[in-house]
Amino acid sequence: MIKYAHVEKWVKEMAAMCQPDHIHWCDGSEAEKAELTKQALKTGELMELNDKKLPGCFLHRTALNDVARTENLTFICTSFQGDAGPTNNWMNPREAYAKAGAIFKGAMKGRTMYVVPFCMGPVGSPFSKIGVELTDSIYVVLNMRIMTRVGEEPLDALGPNGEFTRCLHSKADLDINRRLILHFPEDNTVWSVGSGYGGNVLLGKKSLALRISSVMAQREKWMAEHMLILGVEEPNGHIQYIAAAFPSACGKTNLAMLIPPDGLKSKGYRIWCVGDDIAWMHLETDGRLWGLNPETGFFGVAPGTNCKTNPNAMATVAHDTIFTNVALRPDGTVWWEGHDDAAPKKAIDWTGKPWRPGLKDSNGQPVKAAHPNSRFTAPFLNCPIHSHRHKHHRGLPISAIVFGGRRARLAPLVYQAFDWNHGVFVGASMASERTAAQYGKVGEVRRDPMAMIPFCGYNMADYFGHWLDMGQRVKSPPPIFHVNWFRQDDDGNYLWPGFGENLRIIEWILARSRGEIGAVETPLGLVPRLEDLDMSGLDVPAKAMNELFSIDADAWLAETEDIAAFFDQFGTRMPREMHAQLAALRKRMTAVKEKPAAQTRAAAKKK
Ligand code: GTP
Ligand code: SPV
Ligand code: MN
Repeated sequence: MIKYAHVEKWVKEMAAMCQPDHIHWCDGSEAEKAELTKQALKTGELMELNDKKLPGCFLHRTALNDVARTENLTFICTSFQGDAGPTNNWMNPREAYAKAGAIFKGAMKGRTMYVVPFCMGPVGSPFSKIGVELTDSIYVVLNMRIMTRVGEEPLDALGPNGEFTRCLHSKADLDINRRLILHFPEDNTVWSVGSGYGGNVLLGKKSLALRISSVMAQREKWMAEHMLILGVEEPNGHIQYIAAAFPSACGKTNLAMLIPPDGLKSKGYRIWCVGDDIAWMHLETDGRLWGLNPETGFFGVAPGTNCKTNPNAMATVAHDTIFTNVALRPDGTVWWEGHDDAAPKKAIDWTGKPWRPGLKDSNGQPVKAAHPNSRFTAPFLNCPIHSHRHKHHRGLPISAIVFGGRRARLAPLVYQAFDWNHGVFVGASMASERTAAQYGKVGEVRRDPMAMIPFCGYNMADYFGHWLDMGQRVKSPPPIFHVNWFRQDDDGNYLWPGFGENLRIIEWILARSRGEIGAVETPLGLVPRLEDLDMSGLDVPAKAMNELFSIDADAWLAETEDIAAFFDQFGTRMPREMHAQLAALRKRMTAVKEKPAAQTRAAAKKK
């Protein structure tokens, strides 16, 4: 293996601090995978599964206190606090290195330090980024091999002076009081210590591809986003691509692997999955935005995944998959809440304890067999509808950008922003109910602009400014939409069936992006004329459809107060355009309140 001096020098420095017994440079070979797997089985980091039913699959259990991203322990470490902004935890770099350094000191004693060279994006693409992760976790190495391009190829591509992201990780003692996930965008460095959970430790993903890359993207005029990319092919072979940002555990993987519902099957669409979590978008010479998925795998949510909701995901995880924190059945297969199979009569839960249906904890609460944020790590190529164009060096042209979140009330099923700047406001004012993907109160509505609140590596006021600026630079910016698959009735039932049926909304979005159909203007944005939605084979009661598209002006005016408070945190750094957009929304909502007739769809003017 080529060991470039500048990489080796850094590895030696980090090893001097962490004091591993051995250092192993990963070449990415199959033989290496077999050897590492063997060792992980010996230490208990991985558990065997039924090799006939789940070939090449393994189970991993994290520590009980280490099951989701810890946003309160995640920091952006810049010289000036203002560069991290009010929505990020900030630490002075000198203090951060010292604090984490004390935990890293000797943390790898008795362990091996694995040197994992990796590339985010196709090796050789002008947009790809090379990183090297040092870790004492075999689980991390095996996951990185699925999620990124690992080994000699990225190291060769780096060259003797190549710039790379320095990623250091140690499980240390997994003590939550000694856990830190630190980002140093000024040094192109990430230090993560005290955790073994995916998003905290697979440093190519949220740390490099979003937090560090978002800073580079602002500087270099491109976009690093928490977005899926999905292709919709018509029978004539024409494919349009959509990029969509939903907060963690709000449906990106599901939309990215969508299967057309029965009622639309006759239209002959083919759906292509390009990515389910991260999109890097650049300006192309045709004046459009093109997006690529820098990852090579899925780190997806297990609960709720079944052959009805997401058959492609079930096929994807049928082999060569690492399951984390799911339940183990007596036959050596895995199970989770919302699986196709009924709950097993007995199983081992995600904590390693015996489990049976109906089990209650000491507070009388039902005990879950799988953790709500249990996940699968599966290779991209396992997905039956993976796009062959995933490896294109310049990505794929994006026809529409979609924002979305979980809102039991308020946000309609779909609306289109009036123009790019309004779309940036729609993204910036997004909010969603918190899920189990991060620590915090599940269900609480929190503002999550562009689904990037946990992942933007710099001041979000500057980030909104960057979005506005990109709209000026792109000759034909894609139209921007907002969707909400999660609206509920008063009894808490979802009003929209979701999953594959979401293609009906995607169809409308694409027709709008081609300029083929009209829309109804509301104070919020442009909504479909009901006759433009193809509802063949789907029976959603008229009352539910009305509710799905209803806009409550009073509730929206209350929402604008919350948006204003959120915007105000950024002070004068906030682009004025964002305040102007908010004022315009207030004015439109106030106007419909004063003239209620204008609120009805029939009275709304067609555009
Ligand atoms: P991260 O990997 O955390 O970034 O999440 P993600 O956005 O990829 O979320 P994912 O697609 O895994 O969805 C998470 C949860 O939302 C699962 O429990 C799904 O069953 C549920 N879900 C996804 N799409 C829909 C939908 O259209 N309707 C409803 N009701 N639930 C959905
Ligand atoms: C998310 O939480 O948005 C994820 C999972 O995609 S993790 O990689 O853990 O961040
Ligand atoms: Mn994510």
